[in-house]
Order: sequence, then structure tokens, then C-alpha cells
Amino acid sequence: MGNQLNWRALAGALAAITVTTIFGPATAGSADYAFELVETEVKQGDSATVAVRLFDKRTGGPVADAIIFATRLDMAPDGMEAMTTSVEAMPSDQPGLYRFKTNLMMPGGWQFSVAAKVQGEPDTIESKLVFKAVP
Ligand SMILES: [Cu+2]
Repeated sequence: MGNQLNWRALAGALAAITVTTIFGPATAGSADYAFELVETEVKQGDSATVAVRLFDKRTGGPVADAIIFATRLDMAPDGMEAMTTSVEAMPSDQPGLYRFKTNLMMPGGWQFSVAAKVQGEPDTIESKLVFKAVP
């Protein structure tokens, strides 16, 4: 019985996601924002730093004080999606610049998935950024 209820809740949640997907792009402005990597090659190692910029595409200006709430770093670009590593947000010294400490234990292609909330913007800003870890 418990399972049945859970499935119903899940179906409801999926329906909600579908609605968001259909109406999201029309109403809003998450597409007005973008992440970009500061560097597309990052030195490999257990105290590597990945830095990204969040900017407003309409003005090109930096977007400060975004709340980064989901991150994932894996080797999907090299066919190793299951190879993930830690991502730890670090303090930033520049508006719109977000830095993360990570352990790049293997050289090659890494994909950084990041999601953020910006003040005044109801939609989530999501991005997948690919860079290369080099020896
Ligand atoms: Cu790997």
C-alpha cells in the first residue's frame, strides 16, 4: 500500500516537471543567463580548482550572489559517467565568479553540471560545462 502511494506521488511529481518544462522557456528568463568556464584546461590533482563565471547574456555583466545548489562532476565526456568526484564551493573574490575545489584524479574530459538560482529569477539556471584535466 505504501508503495502504491509513493508511485502516485511520483506520477504527480513527474506531471509537475512536464508542466514546468512546457511552460518554462515561454515565461522566463533562465535562458538570459549562462555559465562559462574560466579555463577549459585545468591542472589535474587532488586540490584542483574549477572556476566558472555566471553572466547575464542581455548585458554581458556578471551575476553575483547566485545560489549554487547542485553540482556534479564526472567523466562523461570520456565515457566514464560513473566516475564522479567531490565538488566543494569556495569563497569568491570577484562578483559573478564561482570557484570550486575538486579532486581531478584522472586526466581527460570532465563534465561539470551546475545549477543555480539568481535573485528575481524564478527559473533555475542549469549548465553542463566540459573541460579537460591535464597532467
Ligand atoms: Cu576516468
